[in-house]
Amino acid sequence: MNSPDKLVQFIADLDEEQSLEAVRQRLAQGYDALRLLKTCQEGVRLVGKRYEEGSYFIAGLIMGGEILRLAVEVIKPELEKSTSAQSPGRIVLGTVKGDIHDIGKNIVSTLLSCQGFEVIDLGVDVDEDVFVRAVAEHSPQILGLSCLLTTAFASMKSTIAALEEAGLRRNLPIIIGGNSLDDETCRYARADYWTNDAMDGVGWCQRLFDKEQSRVSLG
Ligand code: B12
Repeated sequence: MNSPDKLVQFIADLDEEQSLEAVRQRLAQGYDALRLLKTCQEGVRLVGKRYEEGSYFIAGLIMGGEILRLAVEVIKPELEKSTSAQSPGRIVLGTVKGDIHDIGKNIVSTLLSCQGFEVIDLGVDVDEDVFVRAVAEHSPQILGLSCLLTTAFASMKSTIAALEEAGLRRNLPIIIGGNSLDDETCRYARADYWTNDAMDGVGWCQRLFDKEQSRVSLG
């Protein structure tokens, strides 16, 4: 049997076959799907670290991303088993301009859908005007921006500024997500909440929506 550390190692070493086999084995053994996702995320974090240290090149990042994408495909049906029937609300989601990372965003999208949210996913490298048009068209209860690159932080800020300018920011809670975010980035971008954990983000959306619902029903 593989220990959780082995799976992290397989991913960090870019061993696709062993990584996916370990994921399948663990699911068959009844491992919690969310915990398994986090383990995979830890592996890909090490890929990023090795890239940063110069022992991997861009091909390593591509391979790491691909292994994670395939692992998510294997885990997804398990996550979807807990799908909730009701539709608590609508969320517009996208990766901001200049950034094409989408694995984390796609995980969030899957988890939100599993909780019954209607997700309008605008994809990657999304221009601020596209966010503005989508918010105007769909009137979501929440907007989610994904951003992994520090060089794209400015895009989060300008997207939120464009929404303010269009008069669409009021009553629109905005959550930003990505591995390199912190309180300071959240303040800089003028977002309401930040996270680097998909489940934490989903929890925030649910709490927010519950509050909104009780406010509406109280009149
Ligand atoms: C895979 C990968 C790639 C793949 C992306 C494939 C894809 N389809 O996404 C490819 C090869 C394309 C790539 C390209 C580049 N990458 Co890259 N990449 C990574 C890597 C290894 C993993 C990212 C990932 O998928 N993580 C796993 C997911 C699950 O985690 P996550 O994205 O953080 O998402 C979780 C949470 O943050 C949260 N979340 C995310 N979004 C949202 C949104 C909302 C609303 C909510 C609620 C939550 C939420 O939920 C997720 C699940 O918990 C990271 C390393 C790292 N440590 O992150 C580098 C990394 C992000 N990349 C990096 C760089 C530099 C690049 C390039 C510039 C390299 C280059 N020279 O070309 C390009 C940029 C291209 C561009 N314009 O975007 C740097 C960024 C440094 C920085 N701070 O700016 C990193 C950190 C690597 C490093 N250590 O140097 N990359």
